[in-house]
Amino acid sequence: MSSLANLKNALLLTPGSLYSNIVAVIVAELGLEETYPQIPVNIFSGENNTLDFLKLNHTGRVPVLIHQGQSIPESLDIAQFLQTTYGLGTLEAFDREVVAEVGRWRAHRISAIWYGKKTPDQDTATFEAKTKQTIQDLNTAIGKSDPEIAAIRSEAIQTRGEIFTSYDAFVNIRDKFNLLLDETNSALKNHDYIASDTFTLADIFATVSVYNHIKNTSSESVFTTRPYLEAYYKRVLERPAFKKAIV
Ligand SMILES: N[C@@H](CCC(=O)N[C@@H](CS)C(=O)NCC(=O)O)C(=O)O
Repeated sequence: MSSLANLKNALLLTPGSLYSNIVAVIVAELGLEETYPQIPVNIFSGENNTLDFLKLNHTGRVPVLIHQGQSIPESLDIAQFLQTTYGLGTLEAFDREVVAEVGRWRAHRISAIWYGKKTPDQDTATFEAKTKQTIQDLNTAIGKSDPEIAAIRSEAIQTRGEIFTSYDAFVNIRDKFNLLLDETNSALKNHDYIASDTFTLADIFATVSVYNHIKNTSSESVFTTRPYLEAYYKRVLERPAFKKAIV
C-alpha cells in the first residue's frame, strides 16, 4: 500500500471486493476515474488495520473516497457526495425509491454466505483465534495513542467475527439474500431496471452484488429459477462502466 498521508483525490479500495466494485463502477459511470485514481488497500493482509488507513475510516472498511484531502467512507455516502459535488449522470442517488432499493442490497452482509460458517459443525476456531489476535494487536499498536479509533475498529472486527462464525447468521443471511433475488426476479418481469424505468444507483448495487456472489460461489445456479434476473444482469454488465471497473 502506498503512503496514504497527504492524498488529495483518490479512491482507496480492495480490487474485487464487493463494495470496492460498487464504488469503482459508480466512479466509472460518472466518468471520474481520472479524478480519483485508485489506491489498493489489501483487506486480506490487514492493510486496513494500519493507523494511516484507520485515520481515514475508523471502521477500517473499504472503499474510502478522498476528495481534496477529506475522507468519505460508505458507498451510499460516496455516491451522494459525488452527485452533489459534480451533478453528473442520472444515478438518482437521493431518490427515495432508489435509496430504499439500495438499502435492501446493503442490509445484509452477504460476504457471510461466502466466508461464513456454512455448516453447523464447520470448525471456526482458527478464525476466532485470528479475530482475537487482530484485536489484541490493534490495541497494542494504537490503543494508547488513539483509543477512540482502536475501539471503533475493534468493535467492527468483533462484529464481523461474530457473523462469520455463526451458522444461524449464515442461514439467515443466505435465506434473506435468496428472497431478495426472488423478489427482484419477479419485479424485473415487467421492468427493465430495479428502482425506476431507467438505470440508477440501485442497479449498480444489485448487479455488483450478484456479480460478486457468482464470483465467490463459482456458480451461476443463482439464475436457475430466475430468468428475468439473468437477462437483466447480462444486459447491465454490458455497460462500459461495468466492463471497465468491475474485477
Ligand atoms: N457499509 C459499507 C460496507 C463496506 C464493506 O463491507 N467493506 C468490506 C469490503 S467489501 C470491508 O472493508 N471489509 C473488511 C472489514 O470489515 O474488515 C459501505 O457501504 O461502503
